Amino acid sequence: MSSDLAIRTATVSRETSETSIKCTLTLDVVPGVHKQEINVSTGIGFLDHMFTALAKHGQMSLDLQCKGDLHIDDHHTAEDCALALGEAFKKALGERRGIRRYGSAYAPLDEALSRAVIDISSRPYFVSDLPFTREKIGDLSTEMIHHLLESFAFAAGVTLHVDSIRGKNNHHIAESAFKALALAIRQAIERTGGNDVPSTKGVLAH
Ligand SMILES: [Mn+2]
Repeated sequence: MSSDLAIRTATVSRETSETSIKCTLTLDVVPGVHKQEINVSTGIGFLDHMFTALAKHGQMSLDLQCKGDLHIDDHHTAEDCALALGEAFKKALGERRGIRRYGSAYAPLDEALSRAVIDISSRPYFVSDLPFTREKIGDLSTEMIHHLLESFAFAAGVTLHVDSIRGKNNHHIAESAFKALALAIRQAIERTGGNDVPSTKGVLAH
């Protein structure tokens, strides 16, 4: 990417009776123009770890701060952070001009291998096959991993498939899934150098 292109960035604030969130996402890390910075604090350690991995390997900057109702459980915090991240992603992409649109990637982590396929389509859809065998990883319920990825996909307006190809350790399965997603996103949002909307419909931002 040439450095004369505008850095794609967006900030989203999200306030409900359940969570209070501020999320700034920057899609482009450009040497000498925008240095990668990641600061994630959701109150759920493993969720911080996953969002940090997503930003790191997606070559994005992310500042995500959440104060949620963790005295109830992890549900609202995990879901709403993913919604805020998805909204910021959508806002930062804008009209979706001049991007590759499709991205697919595999990422291993020791014995675990995951695949993510994304279409920045404005057709929100989410499918996953992540066969966790534990109830929780740290303080994050494993059922929330499907739910939060789905929330991200719908808020971002993307079609997303995230599947575990194999894996035994639940931490490894989750982390390889987020890393695969990061790599797929990086590919899909890459600028082509053109200015066209990559759709036969001529429009992608709905
Ligand atoms: Mn929910």
